[in-house]
Amino acid sequence: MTSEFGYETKSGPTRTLVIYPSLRGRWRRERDDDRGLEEASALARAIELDIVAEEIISLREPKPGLYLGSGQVEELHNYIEEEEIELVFMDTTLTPVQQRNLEKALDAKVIDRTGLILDIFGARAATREGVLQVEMAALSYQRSRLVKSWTHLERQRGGLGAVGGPGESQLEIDRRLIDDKLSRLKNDLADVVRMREQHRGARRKVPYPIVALVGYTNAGKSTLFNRLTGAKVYADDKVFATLDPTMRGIDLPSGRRVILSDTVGFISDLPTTLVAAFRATLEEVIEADIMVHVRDMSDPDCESQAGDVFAVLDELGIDAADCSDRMIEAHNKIDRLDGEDLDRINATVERRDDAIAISAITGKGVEELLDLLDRRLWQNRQVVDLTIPVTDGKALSFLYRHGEVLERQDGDENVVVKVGIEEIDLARFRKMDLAG
Ligand SMILES: Nc1nc2c(ncn2[C@@H]2O[C@H](COP(=O)(O)OP(=O)(O)OP(=O)(O)O)[C@@H](O)[C@H]2O)c(=O)[nH]1
Ligand SMILES: [Mg+2]
Repeated sequence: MTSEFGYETKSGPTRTLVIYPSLRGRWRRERDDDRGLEEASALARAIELDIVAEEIISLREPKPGLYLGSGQVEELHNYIEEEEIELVFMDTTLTPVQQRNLEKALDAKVIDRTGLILDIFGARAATREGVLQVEMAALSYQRSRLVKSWTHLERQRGGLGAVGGPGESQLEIDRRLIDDKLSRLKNDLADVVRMREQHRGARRKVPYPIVALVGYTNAGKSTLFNRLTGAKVYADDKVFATLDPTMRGIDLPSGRRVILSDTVGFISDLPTTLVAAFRATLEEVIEADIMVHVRDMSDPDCESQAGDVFAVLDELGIDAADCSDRMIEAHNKIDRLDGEDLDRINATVERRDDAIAISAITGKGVEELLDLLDRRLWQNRQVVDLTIPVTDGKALSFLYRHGEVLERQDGDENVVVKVGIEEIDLARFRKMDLAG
């Protein structure tokens, strides 16, 4: 098997060393080191790398050349030789120069956080859209790695005119090849997205509100999705178990129907290129009427994970402060908690009207969650006057189905109705109206 980044597995899974750099001062990361290392290993396990060892390496600041100190590199090199390590995963962002220097100095393939996440996504992508998105993200990443300091790429190839124009450097050729491929991918993706849009358009005509599950990877979104829909979406104790979005209709206790969507999990330092590539897929989230933020309350990193989720939402153009009216929190995995921890969570959700404590595994709290969705989605009934062309039977039937028609005057061209209708249905109606 050859991965996106070309490291090969000769016999069985790649022997891997996981390194979590622990930095000081302004470089310090939010997570404590042990948790950071744990997550790093979870990432490595997500593509079934064979983790031979995992290590926290302390340093004051990243060194421009090798990232690590020269003493540390030497020590690592010995270890790598002894243990026949094939791959070193450095859970940080390496510059192309650092990556190349480290590979030379350690005599092993080196991959950084973005590289590994791209690899995981590459291995997971199942739909054509997913595959294209990951390919695009990986290529953009590679393009950003093509820098001048890769002297072997800089050799002038001009003169003979075999490849590229006269004087065009290898670097320029590589860039151009990648750009060509990128624009081809972009077109392919646009085709796929257009097809999906048509499906989505069809879905919009069945005007049910969309409820999107969002949250950190491994928080339990798919498990909750399965519980609520009776579906059998792949859920696993693996980061990024879900890559492709899944949608299903469910009925809330009020009998009203919503569409629930399960999506890719978020993670800290999710590469921007990847967020951009997945933007189309995440459209369901961006346009959702309500987001349910699923949180793993049994994870000590829960708070910083929530921060990471908001950071990714922000990149998608969703402002946390703006969207509080369409966001509720499912404090998940409470079956794993007891004593003070459980008391604290119960007290929190008691105080807040936008949070429910649940266990997606045992089902505890799930009914309350559905009730809250009901309340949230249908709480703002308004009475409005609407003028509808008599020819627009679809609009009228929508109003009869979703609202309460209080008065009606039939004219030659228009019907004027006074309707009691929920704000959310009204918004939906107006959207439909615009769409024709
Ligand atoms: N104890 C316990 N485990 C849970 C609960 N909900 C989910 N899990 C477990 O947590 C792991 C991750 O669950 P998933 O549903 O795959 O998480 P996800 O948020 O969909 O993860 P990604 O798709 O990777 O983003 C699985 O092993 C689940 O069995 C819960 O309420 N209690
Ligand atoms: Mg999932």
